[in-house]
Amino acid sequence: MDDTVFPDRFLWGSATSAHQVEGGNVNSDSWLLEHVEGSAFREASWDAIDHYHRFADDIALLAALGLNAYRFSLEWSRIEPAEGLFSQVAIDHYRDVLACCRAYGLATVVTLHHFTSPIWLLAKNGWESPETPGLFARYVRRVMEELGDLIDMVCTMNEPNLAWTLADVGMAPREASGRAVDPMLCGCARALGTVPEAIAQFQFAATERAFETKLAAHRAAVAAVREVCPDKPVGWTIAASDIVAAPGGEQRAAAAQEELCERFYRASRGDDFIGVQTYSRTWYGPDGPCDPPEGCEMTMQGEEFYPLAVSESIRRAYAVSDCSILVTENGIATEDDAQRVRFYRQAIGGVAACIREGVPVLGYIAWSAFDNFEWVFGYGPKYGIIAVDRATQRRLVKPSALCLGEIARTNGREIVPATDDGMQPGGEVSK
Ligand code: IFM
Repeated sequence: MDDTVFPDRFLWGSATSAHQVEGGNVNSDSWLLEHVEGSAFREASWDAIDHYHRFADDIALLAALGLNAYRFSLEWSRIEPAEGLFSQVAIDHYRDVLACCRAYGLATVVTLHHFTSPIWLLAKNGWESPETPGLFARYVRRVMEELGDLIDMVCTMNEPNLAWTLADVGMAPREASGRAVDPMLCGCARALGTVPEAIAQFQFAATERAFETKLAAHRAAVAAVREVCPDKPVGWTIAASDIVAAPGGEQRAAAAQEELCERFYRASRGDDFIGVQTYSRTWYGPDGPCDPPEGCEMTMQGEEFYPLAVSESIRRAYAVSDCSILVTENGIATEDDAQRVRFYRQAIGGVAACIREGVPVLGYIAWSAFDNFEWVFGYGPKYGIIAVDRATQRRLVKPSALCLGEIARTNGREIVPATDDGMQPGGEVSK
């Protein structure tokens, strides 16, 4: 096919988040969780991939591939390391990062909160405190005043809904009282001189109060962004699971779809876009998440290899929210980069099909630019299109990075939209 279905100025990018790549993020609550007695983290983040010091070379590399956008996050705990104390040095650092993106022609998609919060916020009841929306909005306002001129799109927060996905697999208690039996949260409470019930960390707080707090914080942040920089598109990014029912699991799947995704999509109405982040589809039986059908191709994170999950999520998020869609994360954990190339080609074929159906998709951002710190799983899972030897911090471009760069340079001209019948030939780059 000659013509591309992708609109002009479609964003083709890759993403990181501060804590996963910067290194030395000592004022963040994740750093604390990584080091407390009882920690669930397989290893600590330590130097990560030293993106904090190497950002200029990293950004140059991403631009050289042919990508035109970079999504990254600002670290609240660096910018406001103590309550009310803003670090001009940290703000200036992020100004340099943004200016570097501009110099290389990369659009900047900036996440203001990607899982980590300052330790001082966690010590005062974190994402269940009625004070948090106001404190978050104060930080957002300051950032937009200082950096807004260099930011192209704003994501207020990343995956506010993840905690409920974790709750479904027993990794996050649904009631604050459940924290009293979680060794890591108990260790954290001891370190902070408080009770485990009060440890409402962003990723692990799956209570109704946490839902309300995140929602209020998002709304307050959107208002702050619009007041300071009225022309900047703003939204949040959702872990958009493609939930499917195994036999007998229809009711449970519908309930999960509502709790994990749809109430967040509804809450996005009125935003400028919604960030869709999908990796696979999740099967639900009568008792909750269950294994995919036997014989499925799997990823190294134990998920089904199912690239068209992203297009399913796009359709659903759009239908419920009526917002433009930005794919802010999509990718696969694998040591086999040929599998990743296959994944991207098919997934992007699915995105093309959505655009052809009339869904306003603004861009496609792959997760991740680099192999990095995958939270409790440490450095094991490989999501990157660029590998990193952490002993030398040398970067190594994988074929998947070249493939995405080529797709970006040609604005997806050779991408074949996936077909409606569930087949996945779409996305193969025709030779
Ligand atoms: O690494 C994470 C990212 O921080 C949030 N979305 C999912 C990714 C892969 O698990």
